[in-house]
Amino acid sequence: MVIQHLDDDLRPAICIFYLVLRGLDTIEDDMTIPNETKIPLLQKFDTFLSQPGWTFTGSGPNEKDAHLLVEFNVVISEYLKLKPAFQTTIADITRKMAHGMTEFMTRKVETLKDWDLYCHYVAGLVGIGLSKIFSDSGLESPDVGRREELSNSMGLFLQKTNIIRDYLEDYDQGRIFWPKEGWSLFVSDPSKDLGEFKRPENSQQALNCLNYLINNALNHIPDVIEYMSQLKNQSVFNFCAIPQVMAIATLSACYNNHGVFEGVIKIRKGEAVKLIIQSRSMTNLLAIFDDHLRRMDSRILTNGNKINQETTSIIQTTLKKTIAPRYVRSPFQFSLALFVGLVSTFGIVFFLNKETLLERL
Ligand code: D61
Ligand code: MG
Repeated sequence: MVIQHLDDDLRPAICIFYLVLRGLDTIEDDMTIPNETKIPLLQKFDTFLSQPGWTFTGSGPNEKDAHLLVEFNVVISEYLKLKPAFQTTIADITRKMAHGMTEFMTRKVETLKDWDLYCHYVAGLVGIGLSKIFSDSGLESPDVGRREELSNSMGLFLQKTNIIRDYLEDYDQGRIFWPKEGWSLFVSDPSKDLGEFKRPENSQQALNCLNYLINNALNHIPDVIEYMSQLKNQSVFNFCAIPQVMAIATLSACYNNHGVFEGVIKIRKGEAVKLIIQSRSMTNLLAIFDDHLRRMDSRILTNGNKINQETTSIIQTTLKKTIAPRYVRSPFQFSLALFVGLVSTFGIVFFLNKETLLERL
């Protein structure tokens, strides 16, 4: 939906970028393909882009996007029509993502550093590639493409939100993306696994762990705000803002919510529509982040829990760093604005009067 609303110069490139990576991810996610087949397939994936006619029919029966690979020749022929700069970025990001994915086929997400690295491979790189495409199209400044740390954070915030929300779905399919360095702080026996959080007797520890990971994700918000404030083109702004507001709404819905361990927490359709309509300007975007952060903060009980206190402190820092200063004026700024306003009003009145006086004379 957000791709369809992009300006004409970007729509085909971003659409193909999406389909290529979705194809790659469909192979990564397919648990019916053994690693001996999967790893070489992933590692060669970027070379298929220069092989007109290449398709893949080996997906498992439950892969919802299998048809994308069955008709991948169509994606390739559209890819080859893109301008060279776009093709280079797409192939480059595809190759890096595929290598990152294979790295994590043979080892798990253990440390918090691993978590950032895995999310960099599967989502941060998307942010970096998108920003290059925006800049190369001329619709955004070259700086957007250059500031890779900010682009990376855009992806990390989205991917971490997905991983946090999808605890149950992933766990039940034998996938673990919650970093052990994080969750092991909350299980009494280190040989136990992430499945412990589903048991009713561990519900408080499960919530503490959930809140701990949400805190980690919230730390990306200052970069997200800085990235968004560089954007000039309205269609690019909406394209980037919509996933971000969905993510903050999802995190605030998940915060301290045991439902994460029982099913999938989804934001309601009406809420999603409201967010899409409201997120069209920087001022409104800031207001949405501000609103959700304050809502989360108000749900934290001051019961001395370390994780909760940390949330409060992250939220306060985030609000101070990025959000509050932009539209909450200090009393001094307010008096200054009042003073400047009054002086110019009197000045204009005086000037106009002088003009009419002169005319009369
Ligand atoms: C601005 C606007 C959109 C952005 C952005 C900045 C920065 C990053 C991203 C979008 C990517 C965020 C991905 C978050 C959702 N995660 C997934 O889909 C997981 O797969 C990751 C690898 C494939 C990435 C495919 C993708 C997604 C969005 C795009 C894009 C490519 C290209 C252009 C625009 C947007 C996840 O998939 C879950 C599933 O299959 O259900 C997984 O396997 O972990
Ligand atoms: Mg995947």
